[in-house]
Amino acid sequence: MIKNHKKSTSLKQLANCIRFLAIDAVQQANSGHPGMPMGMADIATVLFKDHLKFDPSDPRWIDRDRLIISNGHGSMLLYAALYLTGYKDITLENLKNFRQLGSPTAGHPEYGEFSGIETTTGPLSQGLANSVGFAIAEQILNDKFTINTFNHHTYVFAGDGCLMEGLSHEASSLAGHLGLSKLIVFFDDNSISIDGSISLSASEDTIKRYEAYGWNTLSIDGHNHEEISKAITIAKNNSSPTLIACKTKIGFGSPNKESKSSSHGSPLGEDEIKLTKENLNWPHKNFEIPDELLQSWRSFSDRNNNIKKEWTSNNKQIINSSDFNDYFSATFSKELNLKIQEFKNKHFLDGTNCATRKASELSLEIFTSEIKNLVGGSADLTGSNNTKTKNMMPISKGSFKGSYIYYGIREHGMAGIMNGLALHGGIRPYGGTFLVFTDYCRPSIRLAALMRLPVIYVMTHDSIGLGEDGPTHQPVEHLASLRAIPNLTVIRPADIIETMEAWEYALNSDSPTILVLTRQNLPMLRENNQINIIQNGGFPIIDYKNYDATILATGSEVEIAWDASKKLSEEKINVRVVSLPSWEIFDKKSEEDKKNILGNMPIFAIEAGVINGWEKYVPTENFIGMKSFGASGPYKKLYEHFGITAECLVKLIKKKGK
Ligand SMILES: Cc1ncc(C[n+]2csc(CCOP(=O)(O)OP(=O)(O)O)c2C)c(N)n1
Ligand SMILES: [Mg+2]
Repeated sequence: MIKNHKKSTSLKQLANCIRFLAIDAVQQANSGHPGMPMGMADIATVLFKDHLKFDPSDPRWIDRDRLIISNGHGSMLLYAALYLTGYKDITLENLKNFRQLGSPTAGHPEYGEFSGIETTTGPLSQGLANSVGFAIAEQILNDKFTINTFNHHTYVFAGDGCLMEGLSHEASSLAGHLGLSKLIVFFDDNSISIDGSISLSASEDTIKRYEAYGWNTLSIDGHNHEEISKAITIAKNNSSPTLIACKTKIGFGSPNKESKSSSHGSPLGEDEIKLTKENLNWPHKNFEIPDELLQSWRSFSDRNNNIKKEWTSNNKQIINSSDFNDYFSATFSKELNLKIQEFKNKHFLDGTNCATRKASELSLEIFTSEIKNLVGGSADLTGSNNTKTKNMMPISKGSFKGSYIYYGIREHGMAGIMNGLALHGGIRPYGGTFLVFTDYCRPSIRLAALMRLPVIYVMTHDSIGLGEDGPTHQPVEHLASLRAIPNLTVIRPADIIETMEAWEYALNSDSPTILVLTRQNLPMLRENNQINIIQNGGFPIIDYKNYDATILATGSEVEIAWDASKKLSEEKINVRVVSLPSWEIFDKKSEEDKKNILGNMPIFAIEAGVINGWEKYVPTENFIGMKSFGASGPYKKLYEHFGITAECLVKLIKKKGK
């Protein structure tokens, strides 16, 4: 039985503004998800009206509360609320163009389209993981700058889908462990997803689950404004993160589609819209918001005027301080650049022979002591990824003065949380695991790339070179699959200097970078220290005026290419060796620069990975790499077994190159 909602209070009508903007936009686009906005409209209305700290005239105010719509299919709820509350960069016209090509009102919220969109969501649960990063960032900055500067909440809308995804476990478990008390999740407990009732596929007790994580939990009627407001007040005053399970009806108010999965992802249809309008006492035209209701929505943020004023006057000095600048807009200092140069000189002269994961740690020793906002971490492989430097202290529950996060064995969680840390501002995150487990991080890496977040991934044990752990741990297709992600820079350095350069590049980049690092030692092969190979993407480390062929190699295989070239030189065959640590950087160079480096003689390539992608530089038969999964054994034996050796390269070049 559908209840008659006609006895609407004005709060109900304020919520109906969201409902009907969503209904109309989805109907007009003939595509989209009306169910969630209709179901969560009451929660959004109470949150914006009485609780959310926000200022539409200054949407990026650093101490604003963050609102994250993890169930991003309900994007129209966010667009409607931003429009209604008066964010300047969103118009009614935008809502009318929902889901149209070129319109910022994309199917799912896209970071950067509107100033009020905190993160890109759509892949369920990513927003929830981001929110844990937001909440950690707030705590770290709060500890550094005092509560007067950073004191905001992170609110999340999450559906059944978000909480079913495995990622929600990883992120929520860590949030509970760290006691992120300013994290408040509204669980849209409507028991419906696309296939129908949640009972088709789940029967756990979500409240008990979150209690077990150490969260504060509340259960409310998600359509009862008083209960919603009370729950938020309780949540704000709790010392743990809070899950508010809000019993809602998907498609609320639609006589034939309420509480049914049919309202999830299709337009209601003209007839049903008519009935819904009658049912919710909404006599207005499509996209029409009565003045009185719009003015009411527009006044919601007035509540924050004094808070904002006070904050601004209290923080004038801080915001202009060099300390603050170090967190929010730091560039490399002269001293840092000097230290980097000294580092390169020293290791060049010493001829340092070390694993690039170790080289990364040695580089980080400098960066973590000079760059204040670096927050590192690892998914339980700190000692293997070499991500924690001597001066780094871990953060823990109640103590966020440190700069290192023990993420636990939660790779996906780590990657999603790092996105949140980066999105919050004031924090520069990096985190590590084995390269093979980028598969476990991939959905969040992809979103970092889509949003162009400057997250740095420290991915070690980058090939069969890791040896005895065997094929489960040996990446083979990973370089190719990561290089396939747009906006992501993959760097596989060949020595300690390239590793330092890779860090320099990553820390100066405004998009994500993956550092692909070895477990095994690599020698110093370069003959000079003048060229920044990473900045060039690739550069010859052996060259001849007249040469017979070029070998391209990355990371650990540069040594093999070098060996092959030396062997061939004994037979008077001159082979240029190009270290090509980053395709993405190299490919951005001018055609002429690229030609100069690749040369005009036959080109060969060697990499302990699959061929995919190398075809753009070399004919397929000129590539030496992996054609299968790896194997367990000492790494030198594996290189021989898979034919990734100087001898094989020499043979190939002699056969094909001359
Ligand atoms: C990772 C991921 N898997 C699948 C989807 C496709 N999808 C979008 S919404 C949805 C159902 C979500 O159910 P729920 O969170 O309960 O949303 P509601 O229907 O209640 O709005 C699915 C499977 C997705 N967006 N992300
Ligand atoms: Mg649901």
